[in-house]
Amino acid sequence: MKFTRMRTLSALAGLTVGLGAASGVAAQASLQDVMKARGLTQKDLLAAAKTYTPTGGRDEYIAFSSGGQSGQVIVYGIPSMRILKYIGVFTPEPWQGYGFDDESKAVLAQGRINGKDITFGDTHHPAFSETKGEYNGRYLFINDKANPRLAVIDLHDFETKQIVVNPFFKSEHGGAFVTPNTEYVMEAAQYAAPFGDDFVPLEEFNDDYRGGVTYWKFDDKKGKLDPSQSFTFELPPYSQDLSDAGKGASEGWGFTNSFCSERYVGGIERGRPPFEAGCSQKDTDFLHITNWKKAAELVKAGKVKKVKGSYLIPMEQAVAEGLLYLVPEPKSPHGVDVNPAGTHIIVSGKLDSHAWVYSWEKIQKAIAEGNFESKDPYGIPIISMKNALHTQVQVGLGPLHTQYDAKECVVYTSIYVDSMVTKWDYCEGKVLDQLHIHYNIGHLVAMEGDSVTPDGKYLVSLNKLAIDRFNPVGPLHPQNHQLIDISGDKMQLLYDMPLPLGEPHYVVAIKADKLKPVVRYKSGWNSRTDERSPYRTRAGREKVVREGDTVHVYGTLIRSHITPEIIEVEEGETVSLHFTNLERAEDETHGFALYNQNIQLSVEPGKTVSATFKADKAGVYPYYCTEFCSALHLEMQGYLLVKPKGYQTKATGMSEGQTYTKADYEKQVKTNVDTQAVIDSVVAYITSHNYKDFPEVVALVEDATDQLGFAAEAKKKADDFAAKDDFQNATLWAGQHWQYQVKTADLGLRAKTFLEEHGAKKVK
Ligand code: K7E
Ligand code: CUA
Repeated sequence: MKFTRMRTLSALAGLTVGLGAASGVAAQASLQDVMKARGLTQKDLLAAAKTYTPTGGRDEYIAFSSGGQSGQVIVYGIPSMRILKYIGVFTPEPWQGYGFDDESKAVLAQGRINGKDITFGDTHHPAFSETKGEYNGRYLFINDKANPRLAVIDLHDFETKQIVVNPFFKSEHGGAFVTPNTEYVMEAAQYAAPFGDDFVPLEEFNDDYRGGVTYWKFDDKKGKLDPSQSFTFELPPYSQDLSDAGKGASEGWGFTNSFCSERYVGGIERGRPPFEAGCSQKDTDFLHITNWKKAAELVKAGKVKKVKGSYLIPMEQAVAEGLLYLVPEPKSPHGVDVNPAGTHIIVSGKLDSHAWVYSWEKIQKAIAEGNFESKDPYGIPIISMKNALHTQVQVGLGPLHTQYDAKECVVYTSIYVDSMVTKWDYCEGKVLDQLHIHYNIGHLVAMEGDSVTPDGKYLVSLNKLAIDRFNPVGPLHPQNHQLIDISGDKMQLLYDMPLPLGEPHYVVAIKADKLKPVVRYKSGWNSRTDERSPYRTRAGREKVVREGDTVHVYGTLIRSHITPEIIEVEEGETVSLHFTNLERAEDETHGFALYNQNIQLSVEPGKTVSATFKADKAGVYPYYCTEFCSALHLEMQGYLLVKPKGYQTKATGMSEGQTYTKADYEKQVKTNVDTQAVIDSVVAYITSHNYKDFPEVVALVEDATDQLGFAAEAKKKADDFAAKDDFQNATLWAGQHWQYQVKTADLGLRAKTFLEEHGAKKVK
C-alpha cells in the first residue's frame, strides 16, 4: 500500500522514478556465506525452510491461543508462527476500540459480577464450534478461570460478542469444551465454594462448599449461549479440573477430572499443614462422568428445578437418574482427552509418570451392569479402576495433556517435569519417540487435534518457562511456543516463538481455509449485536440532534475527513458520538481519538460505533483519526468545543492564515486538470479490464466513485466563487477538489495494481 501511495504522489507530481540502476546483483551473498556468517547448520536451514513464509504468503493453519491473565486471545499462523491478532475478550483492547466504544462496553458489562466491573480474565481453554465433531470455523469459545465466565467470539469478524457469568461457581477451569454439534459448552468448577453469595465458614466445607459442571446451551442461529436453557450438575467439593466432551462412541457424555478429592482445607496460619500437603495424600482422585444428553431430556421434561434462574441438578437427582459416575484416576490428574473415535479417554497425573488409558466400552459395561465398587461420601457410584482401565503407560515424569495424531493410536503427551514430549501408542501401550522441550511444557496442540479427524502435521508446545531462549527483556520473560514437525517418525523441533502476553494455557488450530472472515461490514453495522445500528449515517446526512440533555452527533469517516469537523456543545451536556465509516475498500479503517475523554474508536469499513461521555469541563478538545489511512491522514482532524454555560459568541469571523489571489487559483486549476488526466488514464485501464470479476476492485471503484462525486461538488463551489471574483474561497475549494482527486487516484491506482498482480484480462 505504501508503494502504491508513493506511486500515486509521484505520478501526480509528474515524476519518473528511476529503478534498477542502483540495485547491485554483485552484492548478493550466497547461501553458504549467510550460513557461515550466522552460524547456521543444514538442519537449521531445513527447519527454516519448513516455517519460513515468503512475503504475501499464507499459513496452512490458524491457531487461537488463550492469552492467560491478559484476558485476550492470540491468533497466529502455523507454520510461520506469525502473530496476526490479539482479540480483546475479557480485557479492554484500545486498538480495536474494545472497551472504549459504547457497543463493546455493553459486551464487557455482561461480564460484571455482583455489580462489579471485572476488566481482566484468566483465559485458559479456547474451543471451536463443531459440526459432527469437525471444526466448522464459525465460533470460538473461551473461559475465564478467575471469574467463572465464558465468552463467544464470532469468527466471521474475530470479535467478542457475548460474555456469560456462571450463576453458581466462584472459580472454574474445565471450560470451554464443546459437544460434537455444539449443543453445549462445558464449564467445570475448580476451587469449591458455596453456590450462594453469602458467607459460609470453612468448617462447613464438606456440607456447603460445592463443585460442579455447567453445560451451557448454545444457540447456533443466534450465535449466543442461552443461560435460560443451560444446566449445571452439582458435584462434590473435589476441585474439578479439565474436562472433555465425549464423541463418537461416547457422544452424549462428558468427562471431568478432579484433584484434592481429599477435600482438604489448608490454613498454615491456623497451624494446619498447607493445601499442597493435604491435597496429594490419596493415591487416586476421581474422573467424573456426566450424561448430558439424558440431563437435557430431564430439563426438557420439566423435571429439573431452577435455582437463581438457572437449571441445577442436585447430586441426589443425578445419582437417582443415572447421570453421574466416578472412576478413580491417578493422583492429582490434569488433562483428560477423549480420542477421535470416542472409545478411549487418556488421563495424566501430574505426580505420576504414567498416562492412564480408560476404555469407554468397559465403563459403559460397568454402568449397564450396575457394577460399582462403592459410593463416595455423597452417594455417587464409583466404578472400580480395573473395570475401567484399558492400559497404563510410563511416559515420563509429570504428564499433563495429550493430543491425537492423524495416525490411529498415536498420541503426544506433554511431560512437564521432564520437559519433553512423548510420542506413544495408546492401543498397544508403547513409547515411540521423545523430544526435549525448553522448558516445562504445559499444553500442546496438534492440528485440528480436538476434532474427530485430527490432521497431525505440526505440534505446538506451550512452554511454562522460556528462561534463556530469547534476548533478555527484564525479569518478566516472554512465553515460548515451540513448533514441532510431527509428519515423520521422529519429532523435529522447528522454531521458537516468543509471545509477549501471558500466560497462554491452551491453543486450538484450524485449517485456514475453513475460516471465511468478512473484509467489511454491511453499511452502518453494529458489529457487537450484529444488526444495523440505529445511529448509522450516510454521506451528506451528517447531523447534530439534541435530545434532552444529550447531544447526538451523527458523523461519518472517509479519507481524509471526519464529519463534523467542529462539534460545539455546552458544559454539562452529555455527548453521544456516532461515527460510520463510509469506505468499502479492504483495510480502510479509520480511528477516532479525543483528548481527555478516554475515547479511542476503531471504525472498520461499514461499521458504526458510538461513544458517550459527559462534557463536564469547558475547554477545547482536539480529535483526530488514529489509523494512517491516507496521504492527508494527519489532516483528518477536528475540534470539540465545550463552551461555558451561557457563553455568548462574539462573532467576528475567522481570520485566515493565508490569502490567495487569482494566480493561486489558476495554478490550482492547472494542477487539477493534470490530475484529472491521470485519473482518466487509470479509469480507462480499469474499465478496459474485467475488473467486475474482482470484488476487491469493485469495492475500490465504488469508493473512488464516491470521492469523484465529492470532487464534482467541490469543483462547482470553486467555479461559483471564481465567477464572483472571490479567489480566497475559490482557491480553497479548488484545493479541496484536488484532495478528492488525489483520493480517487489513490484508490484507482490500488485497483489498477491489484488487477495487474492478479492477471486481469482485457475486455472489448
Ligand atoms: Cu494445563 Cu488451565 Cu489446561 Cu495451564 S491448564 S497447563
Ligand atoms: Cu482516517 Cu487516518
